[in-house]
Amino acid sequence: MELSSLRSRFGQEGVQFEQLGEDLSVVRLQSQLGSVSIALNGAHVLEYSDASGAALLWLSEKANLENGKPIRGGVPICWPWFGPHPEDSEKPAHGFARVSQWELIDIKDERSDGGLAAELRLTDSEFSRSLWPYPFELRFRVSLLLGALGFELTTHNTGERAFQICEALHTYFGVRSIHSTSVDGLDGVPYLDQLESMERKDQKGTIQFDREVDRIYLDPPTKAWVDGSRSGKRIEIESRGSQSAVVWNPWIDKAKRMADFGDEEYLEMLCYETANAGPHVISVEPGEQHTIGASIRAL
Ligand code: TA6
Repeated sequence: MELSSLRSRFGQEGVQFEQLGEDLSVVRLQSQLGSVSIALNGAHVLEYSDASGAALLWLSEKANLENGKPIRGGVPICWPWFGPHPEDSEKPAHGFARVSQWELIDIKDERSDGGLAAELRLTDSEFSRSLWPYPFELRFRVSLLLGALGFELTTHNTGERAFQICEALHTYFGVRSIHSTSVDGLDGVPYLDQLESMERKDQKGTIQFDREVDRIYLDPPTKAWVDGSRSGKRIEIESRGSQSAVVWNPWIDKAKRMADFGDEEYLEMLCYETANAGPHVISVEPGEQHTIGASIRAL
């Protein structure tokens, strides 16, 4: 939808539309609770600042800001598979939701407490059916909440056959330095090490970083915390509808191999992903729905 149509249909106080990069349409919500920008490409949350002005998310300076391409940073939506396609490596990594053009369908003005939310939708198309043969409707709601940003991704099975999905809200957090960053809340939780043939290990204490880390934590507690954020505040992530958490930092070599990632940028980011990945496959029956959600806040 053209910017002019978006403005005429949804424009109101605290809701702006802009174009970024080549052709990215972005909706920006602003209230006394903070601000959030969402690209219609992938329903991709690009940035979020809370009421204190703390900017929680990280976006690569080399990110592709083009329709049809994944955006490096913010909150990519991985759906309906996580990582490389299990059978066909030609298919887009992390599924097609993050490289599809979503439709903005509603702006919820809960302004009594400054709340403002955007609801976006993606339904099956010739493109999606060429990759994954099921009818579906995806709804993604992004909410400016009191002290937090909330995400909810709901999968509706609109077809006649059950289907299975994996998914992740692949959130990139900005940190001052990865060398002084840690993730707390996963002590004792088992994980699959994606760098060592999915070997199962147990987390001991906080997660610290001195090499590439790429782990799928199994049945973690609903809350985890990142210490070392750019704002200096502790970041709390609360997840729901999720049985996995993915923690990732590419470190030096992988950072160099990614064209849309600066060689030194591994120093300033960390992914903590609310997910259903690895062994956690979600089956959705015809007519049924499934929701995964998260909220992030600077304490
Ligand atoms: O979430 C961790 C991970 O699966 C890593 O293995 C790495 O591939 C990362 O996602 C980024 O994937 P992308 O396709 O966005 O480059």
